[in-house]
Formats: sequence, C-alpha cells, structure tokens
Amino acid sequence: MYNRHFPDIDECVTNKQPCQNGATCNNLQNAYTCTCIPGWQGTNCDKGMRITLSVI
Ligand SMILES: [Ca+2]
Repeated sequence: MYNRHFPDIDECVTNKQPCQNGATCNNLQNAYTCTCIPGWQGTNCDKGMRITLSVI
C-alpha cells in the first residue's frame, strides 16, 4: 500500500452550491458541510426550523 492522494470533489462548485438558504458551503475531503444561517438546519440547510410558540 502506498499513500495515494485522492482528488477531492469540490461539491460547492460541482453541485452549484448545495447549501440552501444563504448557507455557507465548506468543502472537505470527500465531503462538504454547510454552515447554516440562523433559522435553517439540515445537511444542506434546506430545513427550516419551525419555531413553535406554546400558547397557553
Ligand atoms: Ca469535497
């Protein structure tokens, strides 16, 4: 076995910004992450946090 460098795919480019709703895309080795802005969550920040108000 020898150490081979696997070229990484920049999902932030190839997927045309997979991160939704104004999130910041961070390219990682064989992965990517999205830094969501407040109010959004999920891998691609495509899930809105539903703020439920408890009305009593
Ligand atoms: Ca990547």
